[in-house]
Amino acid sequence: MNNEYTVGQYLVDRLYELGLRHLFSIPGDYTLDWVDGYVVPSKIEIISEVNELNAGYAADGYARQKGQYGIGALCVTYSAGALSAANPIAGAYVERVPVVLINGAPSIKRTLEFEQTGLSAHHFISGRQTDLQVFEYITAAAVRIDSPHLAPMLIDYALTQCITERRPVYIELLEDIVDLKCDRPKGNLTPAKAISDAKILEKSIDTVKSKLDSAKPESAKSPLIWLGVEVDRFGLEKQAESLIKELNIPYVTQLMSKAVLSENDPHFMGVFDGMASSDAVQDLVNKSDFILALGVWLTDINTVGWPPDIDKTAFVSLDTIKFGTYFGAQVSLEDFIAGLRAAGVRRRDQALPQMPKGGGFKLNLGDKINYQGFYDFISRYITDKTIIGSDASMNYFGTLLLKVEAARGYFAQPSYSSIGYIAPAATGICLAKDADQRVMVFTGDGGYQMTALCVATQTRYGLNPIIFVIDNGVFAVEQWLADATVFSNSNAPFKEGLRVHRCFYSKMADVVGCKGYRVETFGELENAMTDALANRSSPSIIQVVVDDPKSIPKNAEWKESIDAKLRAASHPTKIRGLGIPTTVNEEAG
Ligand SMILES: Cc1ncc(C[n+]2csc(CCOP(=O)(O)OP(=O)(O)O)c2C)c(N)n1
Ligand SMILES: [Mg+2]
Repeated sequence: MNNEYTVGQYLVDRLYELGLRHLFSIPGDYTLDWVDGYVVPSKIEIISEVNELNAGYAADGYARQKGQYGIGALCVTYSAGALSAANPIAGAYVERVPVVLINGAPSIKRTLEFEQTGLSAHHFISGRQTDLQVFEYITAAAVRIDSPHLAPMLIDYALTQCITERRPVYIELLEDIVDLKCDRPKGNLTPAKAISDAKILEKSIDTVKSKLDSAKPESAKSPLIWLGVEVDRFGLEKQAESLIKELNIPYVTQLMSKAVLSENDPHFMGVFDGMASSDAVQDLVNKSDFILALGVWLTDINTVGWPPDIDKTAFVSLDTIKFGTYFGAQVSLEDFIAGLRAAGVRRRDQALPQMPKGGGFKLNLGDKINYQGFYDFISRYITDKTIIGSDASMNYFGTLLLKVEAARGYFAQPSYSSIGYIAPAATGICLAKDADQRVMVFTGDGGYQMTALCVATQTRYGLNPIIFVIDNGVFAVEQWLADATVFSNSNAPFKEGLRVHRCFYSKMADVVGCKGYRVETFGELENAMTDALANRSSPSIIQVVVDDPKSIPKNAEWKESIDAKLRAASHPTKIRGLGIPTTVNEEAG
């Protein structure tokens, strides 16, 4: 053992090695020795957060923006702090985001005292297992560092799991362990690769090749590639882009993988998200006779109202392929893409489908803002340097159709969908982005109320996201899910409990010292945008008053007629969720 080196230093050096340059932190006496003694003197900057929920979302946004092999991290105190971070860690687990949660824990002495004499130390719930057991369920590795001898092995194991699984990990660091001596790091940490079975890989490639190669009789006439979220999470964007270009096949993305490549690409047809997609994209998916889905996740919010057609779709994900009745195990997505590129598939000599261009709408600057008009208007401010983010709200629909030219330029949490995510995630995105990029995030008023003080952190560190709070005074999506007919009937009341207290969100600027604007008309929005874009030194909150709470984005209106049918068929209890048309037709007769 080398006597010059400590556990605290070991953890800092490994985090730095994995690209961490900012650590989101809420102080606590159990973490102070590590933060003060090791993080402060290091090249990792501490970003003091307002609460653990925001810290978790900021670390998530940071890790997403860093991309391949990048990580995010937060440091909190035992139970009282850590349990507040359970929600963002669960979100990172579901959405495969590599976040390291460092939890400062009471010393061995305090632990034994509590367990064996009953003398409790602050934050203890029921002894050494509580936090560890909670996080075991929602992390790819959960370790408790209570021995300097085991520390290097446990830290390396947890961090390797983090970059391999692209999922959060939990490191519980006892306060009295950080200064104890341990070995120095050996070598660099690298992610473990998914292993392919050579024979099954070859058979899987042949199966898909026969559908794509125009020389083969069974080949598809109108194939389509569906680029999914794993292409982003496992850093396969460049390989996927080359495959698309080499084969000359059009592609769509998911909401989860929106803008994984620049949406300026001629092969890009749009985001496919079931009934929320544009008519042209739905038509294209319908007419296509073979879909190669690369790393696609099937979730209700990412396939709204559409049962996937498994007969014509080959799903290649992480380490398996499923196509009709064919199942191939141990086929890594990376090896599959590489293998297909090398398989000599004949390039398609075909004109790419021409999709209708957006625009053509007319807005008067004096008009009051509605949900759709807002998105039509805001599209003109998005450049190839703009990063877009959406919270779980009607903004999913609005942002889905915005053209995002920056590759990896769209952020949302549309599988886990915890409201209040995007505004604090913007803190992390801003810290990790390129200097010439600008972050614009869109949240509902209900979501913003959950994590509103993120602007304090952003102001403190001179970050300049533009945060649009769509102030419609209602948890609109919840009403939309429960019964969307209410939106087209001006007399129908919202369900009990769905009204959001109307706040003066723009005045948050006075509270924390940033910029704030309250806009009701397109003209006011235009002025606010000019000012906010010029403000480079602090966040800008733009409170967008949508006076009519019944106003929703156009691509969400389809559900009204489905729910109306269900109503007519007197199935009121079924008016819930993301209605699947075939079921609805059967049920509604
Ligand atoms: C943490 C959390 N609590 C509750 C929900 C349930 N939920 C989903 S969408 C939504 C309403 C969002 O309302 P708002 O932010 O005002 O956006 P709008 O739908 O009005 O555009 C709620 C409460 C959730 N997804 N996450
Ligand atoms: Mg709302």
